[in-house]
Amino acid sequence: MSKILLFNPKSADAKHRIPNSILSIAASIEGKHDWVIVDGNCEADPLRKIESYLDTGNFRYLGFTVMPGPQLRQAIPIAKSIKERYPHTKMIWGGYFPSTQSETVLYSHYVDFVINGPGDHAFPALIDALENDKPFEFIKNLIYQATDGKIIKTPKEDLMEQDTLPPLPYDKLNEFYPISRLLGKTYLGEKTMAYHSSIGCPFTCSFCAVVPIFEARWKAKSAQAVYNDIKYIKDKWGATAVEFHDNNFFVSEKRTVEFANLIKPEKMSWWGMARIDTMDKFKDSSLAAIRESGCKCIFFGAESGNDHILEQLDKGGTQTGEQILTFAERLKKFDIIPEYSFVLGTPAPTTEQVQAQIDFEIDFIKKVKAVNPNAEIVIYTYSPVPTEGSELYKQVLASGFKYPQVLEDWISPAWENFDMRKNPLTPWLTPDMIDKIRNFETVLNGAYPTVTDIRLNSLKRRLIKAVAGLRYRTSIYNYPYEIKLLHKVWRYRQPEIQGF
Ligand code: B12
Ligand code: SF4
Repeated sequence: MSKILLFNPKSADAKHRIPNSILSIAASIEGKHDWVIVDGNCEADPLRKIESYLDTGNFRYLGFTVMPGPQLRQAIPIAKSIKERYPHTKMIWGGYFPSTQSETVLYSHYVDFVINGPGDHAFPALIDALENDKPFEFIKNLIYQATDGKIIKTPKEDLMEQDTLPPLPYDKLNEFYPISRLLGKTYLGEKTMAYHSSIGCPFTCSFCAVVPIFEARWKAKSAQAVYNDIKYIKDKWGATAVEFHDNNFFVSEKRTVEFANLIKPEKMSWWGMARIDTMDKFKDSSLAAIRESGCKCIFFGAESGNDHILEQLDKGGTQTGEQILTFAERLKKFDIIPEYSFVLGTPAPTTEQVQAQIDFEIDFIKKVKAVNPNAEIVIYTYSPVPTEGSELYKQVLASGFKYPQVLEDWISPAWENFDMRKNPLTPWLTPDMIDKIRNFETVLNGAYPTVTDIRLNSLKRRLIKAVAGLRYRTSIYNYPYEIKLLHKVWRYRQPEIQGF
């Protein structure tokens, strides 16, 4: 029986995490196939490491997990080089990037299969079919190129009941990479673990990559199952805090409160991502229970203070600019820091309107800071994702925007910036507009440095606040070189890029 190599390309320079995406694929084959894991975050030369396994002649299957951005920097050249040197291997990619850019990935000819969305069933089924020379065409969540060159997408599978999934093989991961080294120091705690407790999201925001993959579906592990896993890592490797990586952890008030009650005695801090309109419906007693259980800060996709844009973004119909402000104020009472992310630079019929929208958002962000100065602000520049059927995506295509058609182009500097949602190459944004967004962000990060940068001591905070404060108050954002210099010297970390 051939062995399987699972690869997690490097995603961040520091603070390496438990690689949940590739680990869940390992779980799907645990006990059925021999597997090894290579984590690009923990290897100085991952290609050599992979080759050392392949040179044994025992490996035929390679599974790569790939999200847009820096992971592509290792995934693309390594996949290409392996396929040239070991042409008999089968290369299978999964994760958000290949699921949304499957044609470009498969046309590279060094990736054989893409798993479209969850791989918990599809991956073992594909290995079984390939290993036993059986047809794979009936496996759900699969994308491949047929012999006539056509790209075939098989139907999507219903989401699995998450409590029925096999347990993550933490002990085996620990043999490859000590788990204690994957529990990083963050502002939440000395040893922060990453955990993923639910998949998908019930909403259909038109800018979000979760939508084309999960199509408004969401399934979660029970509070008890989540607690059991966390308790295991805490007892065995000393985790003190949890970062929930779910797209939308707080969908169910009942599950959230159950989890809060279970985790409270463990005295761990925790963090997760939520929607404002969902959580604004939570009872006061629930918000209090969440905070008392150790949740200090929650990330919310606020997106925009402009109700018209919220509609364009299909934010679900119930979130308004007014609610964003009142909710920021409400959370103050519970001592929960709202971490609001905004998406600036959405399309509009004229250049003046695009500019006016950006100016409106900048003023709105300042209003949020005025009602709750502790609110953390994250600014993204709108980068289109192919959400077929959404009005916003139709508008994007009509503007002439196109993704790279050749896989290697994704690692050109311009497209890397696109991935990081910093400079999106969209035709309706002028360089001046992008400068304005970035300069405002620099001034804002100077006037209100993020609490997540634990290296920034109080002296540095006071200094940068004094330097940036005047610009912030007078709305003069141009050429903020003095703040940029301090950010550079102190290596200010942006949570949206390096993790929260
Ligand atoms: C953790 C995380 C990170 C970490 C690093 C992750 C790591 N691997 O070490 C950090 C913080 C560094 C990060 C950064 C970024 N991220 Co990120 N990240 C996530 C997050 C929150 C969790 C990923 C995870 O562990 N999921 C848990 C597993 C179980 O789920 P999964 O990955 O979907 O895996 C399933 C399937 O996809 C599939 N699958 C996945 N891999 C594989 C591999 C094989 C072989 C197979 C068969 C199947 C398969 O099967 C799995 C089980 O069913 C996701 C959102 C999310 N909830 O998934 C965003 C997400 C993937 N990130 C995203 C983005 C855009 C980024 C950035 C590029 C940009 C940004 N500014 O946010 C940055 C920079 C990237 C970088 N530095 O590499 C987007 C991708 C959107 C898109 N357009 O495609 C997501 C979806 C967030 C979002 N909702 O926008 N990220
Ligand atoms: S609520 Fe968040 S995760 Fe869900 S579709 Fe909207 S942006 Fe995506």
